[in-house]
Amino acid sequence: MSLGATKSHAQEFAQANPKDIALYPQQNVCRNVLDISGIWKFKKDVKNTGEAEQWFNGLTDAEQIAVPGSWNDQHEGDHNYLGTAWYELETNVPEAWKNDNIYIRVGSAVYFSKMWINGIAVGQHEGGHLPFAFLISDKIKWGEKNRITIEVENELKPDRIPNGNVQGGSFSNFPASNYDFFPYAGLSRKVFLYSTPKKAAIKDITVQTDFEGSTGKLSVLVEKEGAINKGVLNIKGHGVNKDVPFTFRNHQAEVKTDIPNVELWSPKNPALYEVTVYLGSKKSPLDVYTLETGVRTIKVTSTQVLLNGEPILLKGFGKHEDFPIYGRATTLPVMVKDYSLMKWVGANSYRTSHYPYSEEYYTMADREGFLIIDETPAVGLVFFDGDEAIQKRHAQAEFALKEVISRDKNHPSVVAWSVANEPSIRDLAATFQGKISEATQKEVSEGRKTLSGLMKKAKELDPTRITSFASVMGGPYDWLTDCDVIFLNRYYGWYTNVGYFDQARAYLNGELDKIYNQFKKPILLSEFGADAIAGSHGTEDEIFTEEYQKKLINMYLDVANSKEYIVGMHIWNFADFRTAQAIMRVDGMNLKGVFTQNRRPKMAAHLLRERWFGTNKF
Ligand code: GCB
Repeated sequence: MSLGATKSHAQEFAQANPKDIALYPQQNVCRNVLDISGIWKFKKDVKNTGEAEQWFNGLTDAEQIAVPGSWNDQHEGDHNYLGTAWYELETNVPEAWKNDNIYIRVGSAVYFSKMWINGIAVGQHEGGHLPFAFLISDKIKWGEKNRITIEVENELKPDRIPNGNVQGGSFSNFPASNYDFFPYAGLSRKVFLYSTPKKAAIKDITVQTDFEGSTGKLSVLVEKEGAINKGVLNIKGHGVNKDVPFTFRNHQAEVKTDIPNVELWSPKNPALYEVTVYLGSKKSPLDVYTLETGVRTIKVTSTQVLLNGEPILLKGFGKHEDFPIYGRATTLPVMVKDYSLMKWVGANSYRTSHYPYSEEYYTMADREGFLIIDETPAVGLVFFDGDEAIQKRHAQAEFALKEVISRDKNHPSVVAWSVANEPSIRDLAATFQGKISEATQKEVSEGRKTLSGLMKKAKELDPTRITSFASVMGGPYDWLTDCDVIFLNRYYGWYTNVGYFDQARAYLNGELDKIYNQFKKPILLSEFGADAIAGSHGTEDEIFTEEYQKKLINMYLDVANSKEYIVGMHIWNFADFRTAQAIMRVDGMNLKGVFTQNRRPKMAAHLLRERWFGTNKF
C-alpha cells in the first residue's frame, strides 16, 4: 500500500494527515464530542471481494462485534484471522452540529483501513497504532441515520512496520509476525465524531516549557484556520490565572509568557497547569481548547538525565497493551490497575513498547507523575531485503513518527521518543566476533541511514526531548552514534549464558563499560529479564521458576548500582503477554512479566518493591 491517496473502484480516498490528530476531541462551549464506540456490525472479507461487491453500501449477514476490541478473540475461529474485515455502524449526528465542521476520529485500526460515510469514500490510513481523523461534514445526512463503514486489513507484510512474513528474518512464528507480540487486528480504540466551529478553529497547539529561577517560561505555538486574527491564551493553576492576548500572522501565533513562582512538574510533584486558547475574545470565543501541561525541562549530560536540572533515574518496565479477550484494545480499568501496580513496586516510568498506546495512558501519566518513553511501531526493522522494502518501511516509520509527535508532544510525561525497537542485522554474532562480511556491512550502513534519519527527524520535529531507539543485543554499535541516551535490550543469563550467573554478570559488566567508554553517553537498560511460570518454584537455579527470574533481575539491578552512567532500568516485561505461536512461547505467551497477564505478582514484583522503596540506586 502506498502512503499517498489512492483510487479504487472509481472512488477517491484522502490520505490521513498527522495534523488532524494533534488535538484530542474535547467537549467544551465551542466543541462537541460523540463517542460512537459500542457494538458494531462486522463481516470478514476472506476473498477480498467486499470493495467490488460494494459492501460500503450496507453489510449483509454481519456478525456483532465490540469496538474497541481486537477482533481475534471475540468470535470462535477468528484467533488467527489476519485478512480483511468490515465494520459498520449507523448513527444520527445531532442536529445542533449542523453549522459545524464534523470529523470522525478512529483511535486505532490495525493495520490498513479505508472509510466510507453513506457509501461515499472518505479516506484511508496506514499503520495500526495511531489515530486518524477525517472531515466528513459534507457527507452527513441530517434528520436520518448515517452509515459509517470501515474496512480494516491486517496482512503481515515485509514492507510494513511492524513487519511480517520476512523471508530469512529471525522469527519462525505462526502467524508470521517478525516481532514478539500477537498481531491483534481490528478497531482497538474508541471511535469519535466531533465538531469544531466552522468560522474559525484551533488546529494545533504546541507548548514548550523552560524555567529560570522560580519563573516558568512558556512558549505556545497556536495554529488555526478561518478568518480571525486575534486570540487569548489563559494559564491557570497553582495560584496563577493569567490572560495573554495575541495576534495571528499567517494562521500562526507564537505566544511567550512567564509563570511567576512556578510549580515544576516531576514524578514527585506532577503539577499541571491548564493552558486554554480562545479564538477571538475570551468572553464569546469562536473556538476554545484547553490542554493540561506541566512546566519541566529534560536534558542529558554524559552520565545523567536531568529533569528540571536534577538527576533522575528511570525505574520501570517495558509494557504492552494486552489483556485476555480484549487483545490490544483499550481497557481503562486495566490501565488504572497498571498505574497502581507500577506505583506499588516503586516504578516511575515505562516504555510504550512497541507502539504508541491509547491517549488515556499519557493523560494519566501526566497526572500521576510517570515518565514515558514513547515508542513508534517501527519494531523489528531489517535491512537485507532490497532498497524498495527498506525505503517503504523508512517512509512509514517517519510517517508514524510525525503522527506520534503530533499527538503526544504536549504531555509532560513523555520525556523521550524511541524511534524503533530492535532493528537488526541477520548475523548478530558478527559484531561480537568482529567478523563483519560485506553483506553485513551493507546492512549496517543501511540501518545507520534509517536510524540516524529517524532520530534526526524526531529532533527536527521536537528538539526538547531525548531521542533514541532500543537496540538489540549484538546489534552494531555504529547505530548508537546519534542516540541522546543509549537504550540497550540485553538478555545475558537468558538468551545467552543461561544458568551461568557469573558469566552473565561478567559479560553485562564488560559490555556496559565498553559502550560507555566508546560513546560517553548515559545508558538505560530498556529490556532485561527472564520468563517465569507463575507458581513454578525451585530450590536451586532453574530457568522458568520465579526464583530464577527474581535472581536475574536482582543481578542486573546490582550491576546497574555500580555504574554511574546508568540512568534507567526497565524490566522486560511488566506483565505476561500473548505472542504468536513459537516453540519458545509455551501457550502462545511471553512469560517475562513480573505480574501475570491477570496482574497477580510474581516473586520478582516483591523484590522490586523492596529495592525501589529502599536506599539503593536501583
Ligand atoms: C526483545 C524484544 C521483545 C521481546 C523480548 C523477549 O528483545 O524487544 O519484544 O518480547 O526480547 O522476551 O524475547
